[in-house]
Amino acid sequence: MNRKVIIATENLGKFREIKELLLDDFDEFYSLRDFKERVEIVEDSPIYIENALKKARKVGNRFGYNTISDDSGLEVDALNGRPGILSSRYGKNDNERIEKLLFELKDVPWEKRTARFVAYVIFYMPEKGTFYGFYGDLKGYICFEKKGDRGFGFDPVFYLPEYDRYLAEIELIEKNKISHRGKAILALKSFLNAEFFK
Ligand code: ITT
Repeated sequence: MNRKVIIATENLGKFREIKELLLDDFDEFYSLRDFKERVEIVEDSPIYIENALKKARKVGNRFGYNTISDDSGLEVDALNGRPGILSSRYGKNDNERIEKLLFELKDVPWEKRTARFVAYVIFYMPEKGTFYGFYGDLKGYICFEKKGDRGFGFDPVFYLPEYDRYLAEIELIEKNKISHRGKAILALKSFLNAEFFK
């Protein structure tokens, strides 16, 4: 099997996390930032896995390598699941998205600040035209203020009660053991080792 893989993302936080989990499984990793040619992907489905499949198919077919994609989001109970699938479009950058979230939740008490990250991952093999899907989630609370400087996105306001830590206080390797993305990619890793890398 070709041991090159594209991680079909512009998001370097995602790229680092996925690559770290699959270091033993692939020899070369590319993100969309490694290609001069831009691939236009319109994430217009209200269904995460459909967007993930769209990203993986488009990129895999264009460049010809096996491709992994991730469509993920933060679902906040007090906001009826928002920002959810629209998480990356909730603001212009991580800071703006966090400030907007804290503002929307300013009157919500601690016990009602429950939330979950979800990740839907696709592994697409352009030579065969086949694809496989994986899922992971992570439950926690949205805090009242930011803490920590690791990770990306909403990590500085996401609190994990079992660890008494904010996600942005945890090292990448530790985050990968418990996170939504980590769970989905570990399921992909087991699948690859059982089916292809025997
Ligand atoms: P690509 O589509 O290029 O992969 P993106 O950031 O636009 O990058 P998504 O459409 O899947 O990706 O949006 C996911 C958003 O959800 C992301 O931008 C963060 O705001 C948030 N998010 C997902 N996983 C996260 C994590 O592990 N930590 C913090 N925020 C996360």
